[in-house]
Amino acid sequence: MFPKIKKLRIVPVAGYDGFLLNLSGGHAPWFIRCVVILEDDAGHQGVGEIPSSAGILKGLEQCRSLVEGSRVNDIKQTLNQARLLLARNGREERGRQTFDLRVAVHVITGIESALYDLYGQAVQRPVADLLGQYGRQRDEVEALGYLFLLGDPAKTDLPYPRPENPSDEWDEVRCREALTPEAVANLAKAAYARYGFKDFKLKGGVLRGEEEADCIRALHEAFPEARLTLDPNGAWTLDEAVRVLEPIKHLLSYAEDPCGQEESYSGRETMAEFKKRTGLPTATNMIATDFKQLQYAVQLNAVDIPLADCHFWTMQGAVKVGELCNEWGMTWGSHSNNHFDVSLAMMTHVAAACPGEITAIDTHWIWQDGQRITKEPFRIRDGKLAVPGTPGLGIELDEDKLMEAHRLYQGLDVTQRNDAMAMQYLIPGWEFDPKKPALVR
Ligand code: GKR
Ligand code: MG
Repeated sequence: MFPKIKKLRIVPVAGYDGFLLNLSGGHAPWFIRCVVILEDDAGHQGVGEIPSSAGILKGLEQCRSLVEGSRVNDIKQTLNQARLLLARNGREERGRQTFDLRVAVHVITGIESALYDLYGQAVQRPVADLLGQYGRQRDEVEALGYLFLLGDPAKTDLPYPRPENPSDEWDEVRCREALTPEAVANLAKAAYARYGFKDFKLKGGVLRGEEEADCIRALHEAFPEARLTLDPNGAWTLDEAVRVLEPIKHLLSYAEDPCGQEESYSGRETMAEFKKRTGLPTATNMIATDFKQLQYAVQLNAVDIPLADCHFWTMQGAVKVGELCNEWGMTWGSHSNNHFDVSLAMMTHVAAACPGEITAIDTHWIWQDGQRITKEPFRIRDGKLAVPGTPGLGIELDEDKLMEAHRLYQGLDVTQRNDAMAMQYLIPGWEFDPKKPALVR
């Protein structure tokens, strides 16, 4: 008999973040997540990490009575019941922010991860071995160096982390303003020195498109062999996207969400047109965020690389996208948002279970490195994450660190991400506009 779930713990947490700029504004000095912990009657603990919001906390609470008392091997049945229950809350939209505002899919993933962690421990298998049709496909997962333009923390009175006792260049540059091609190249050099990345992604949607193209030129000069991409989160019109990227297309491996919804055209339509006009492959975490959207994106030939982040596709859902990509001649990748080390483990196992050639996964971990809620976070070496062979997710929560992160959350007066607040220090009265780069006002 498999163990039963005794208790569901829902622990909202916060960690420190830098002044990272994007179309939604500037990151606050903290990021907010929710840790889902399941304890079974055999004394094991299963964990999941997802974004947090009042809606997500409420959704998890709604699922409590059907999770507690279920058996560790009833994963599909438990998740099906949770899906039905959450569907009663009504239809949800991703929204036009750079991050996904849905509730149900995140709640399901939090519970799913914790259940697979427990099930893996019960059957003595790593989670990667249990996912999808094929299980583990690789022992190492490539990650990309996710670079951001950075605001100057000194222009705010907010508690952004300072480089006290920096252990290397990365610890210093990640805390300073970076708004020029040279500063972006320095970020890449420092990140390379610590993590060994072979791919870099620059978050755009901040400066004028042409200035961001210059940052790509600087990255290419610093790393002529690296795969590069730029992601303005659909901030540009189709014409702008073509104008900005055509001159640098030989430097890019793919373009991520270069354009999006515009006038009476959907983002899938403008992206398809962009591909036709430039010949550049495209990636997205905005216009193919569920299977129905993916189907339309494929019909229109709008996307080559769906960035199937397990946090909003579920872990099994993200691997299913990977399987389809493999069958259909597309390339699987994973998007990310700021996260702790539990998510790092979840993304690693998911990527390990996707068949075929996949692209280096996004991770914000380099901005959080040094903080942790597990005893031993996975490490990025030579641009890669090793997939553990230990049962479950292969991580152990550090209860003291978890509580520290929970206390930081409790001390905040917000319950979810809001990038407008910090941005208003740079531009008074700043408001989000999905079609205007953050510093172009
Ligand atoms: O962390 O500021 C950020 C990013 O802009 C994030 O919100 C996006 O969801 O990483 C993301 C992306 O690839 O679009
Ligand atoms: Mg993106």
